[in-house]
Amino acid sequence: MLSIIIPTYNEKGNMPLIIPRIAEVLGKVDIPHEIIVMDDDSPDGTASAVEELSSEFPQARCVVRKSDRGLSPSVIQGFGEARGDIYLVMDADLSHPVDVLPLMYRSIVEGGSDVVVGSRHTKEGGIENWPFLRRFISWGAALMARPLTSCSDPMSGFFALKPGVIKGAPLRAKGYKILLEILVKGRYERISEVPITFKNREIGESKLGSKVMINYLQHLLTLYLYPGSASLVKFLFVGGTGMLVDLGMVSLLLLFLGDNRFDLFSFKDIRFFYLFQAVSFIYAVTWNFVWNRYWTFDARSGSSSGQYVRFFLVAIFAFLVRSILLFLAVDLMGFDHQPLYEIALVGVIMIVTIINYLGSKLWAFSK
Ligand SMILES: Nc1nc2c(ncn2[C@@H]2O[C@H](COP(=O)(O)OP(=O)(O)O)[C@@H](O)[C@H]2O)c(=O)[nH]1
Ligand SMILES: [Mg+2]
Repeated sequence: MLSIIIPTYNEKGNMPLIIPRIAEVLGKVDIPHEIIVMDDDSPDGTASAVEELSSEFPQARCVVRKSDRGLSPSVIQGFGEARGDIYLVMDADLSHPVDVLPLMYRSIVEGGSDVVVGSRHTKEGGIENWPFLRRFISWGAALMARPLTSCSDPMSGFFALKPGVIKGAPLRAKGYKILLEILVKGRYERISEVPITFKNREIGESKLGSKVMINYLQHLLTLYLYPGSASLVKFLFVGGTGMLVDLGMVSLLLLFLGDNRFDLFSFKDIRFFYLFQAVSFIYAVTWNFVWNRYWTFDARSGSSSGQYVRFFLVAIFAFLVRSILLFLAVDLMGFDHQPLYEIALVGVIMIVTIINYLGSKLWAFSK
C-alpha cells in the first residue's frame, strides 16, 4: 500500500480537487493507497472538507495537529501515522502533478529505488511561469546543497521512499526542506528522479515566504556539520588542519630537541630531522584519523583498529607516491625553478589528496 502524506494549512479549496484526482489516477492502475492530510488546525476548515470527502473516499483521512505546527513536523508526524509500505509526500495545492504517482510508485516497487524525487531540475523537468529572479534563487539554493546529495532537486516537496530509509534517522523538524534532511540523514542506496513540471497554485495562498531563505541557510549549516555528510568537503578541511598539526609538531620538536634551538635547520645529525618528521607524520595521521572516523565518514560502527591500520597504509602509500612524483618532476624533468616547481607541487598535492580521499572512503572506512 502507498501512503500519501499531504501537509496542509488553509487548503480547504484544494481538498475536493486533489483527493478525487489521486483516487482516480491510482484507481485506474489499481494501486492500493491511503491519503493522510496532516493539517495544522487550519482556520478555513480544511479538516471538515476532508471529513466530508471521506464518505465517498474512505481512503482519505485528516489528522488535525494542534501543537508543534509547521511543514516539516507535519510531514514527520505523517510518517508515524502512515501504515503503507511506501510513503509519498506532496503538496495540497496541485503544484505537484498527480499523474506521476504511479511512475514514482513503480520506480520503488519494480525499479528497486529506495527514494524517488519529483524533480524540477532534471532533464524535462521544469517550473511553469516563474520569473527569472525566483528561478535564479532556486537554482542557487540547489547548488549550495550539491555537495550534500547527488539529487538534482533536494528542495522538492514531492518524493516517495521506503519506510526503512528514515527508520531511526534523527530527523530534525526545524527546516522547511524535509527531503534534504532525509537525503543527508536517511539510509538508502538507490535514488531516482522523475521529471515534473511545477505548476503555480490556483487556489489559496503560498505560506512559504522570505523567512524560508534564512531558515534554509541555517539548515544547510547544520547539515554540513552533520557527521558523514559532504565527506569530500570535510576531508579537505580535516586534511588542512592535519597539515598545520604536522608543521606545528615538527617545529616544536626542532625547537625543543634540535641541536641548535635558534637555527632550525643546522643539524649535526640529519637523522634527527627525519625522526622528528616521522613523529609529526604519525601525530598528524592520527589526528586526521580521529576526525575522519567520527566526523567526515561517520564510521564509528566499524572496528577502529582495522580502520586505523588501513588509514595509515593509505597515508604511507600516498606519501610514497608524493615522493616519487616529486622526484620525477624535479630531478628528472627539471621542474626545479619558478613557476614550474610550484605547478608541479600543486599537481602532486592534488593527486595525493585524491588517493588519500578515495583510499579512505572506499577502503579504510568502507562499511
Ligand atoms: N501542516 C502544515 N502544512 C503547511 C504549512 N505551511 C505550508 N504547508 C503546506 O505545505 C505545502 C506547500 O506550501 P506552499 O504554501 O504551497 O509553499 P510553496 O509552494 O513553496 O509556495 C502546501 O500543501 C501547504 O498547505 C504548515 O505550517 N503546516
Ligand atoms: Mg505551493
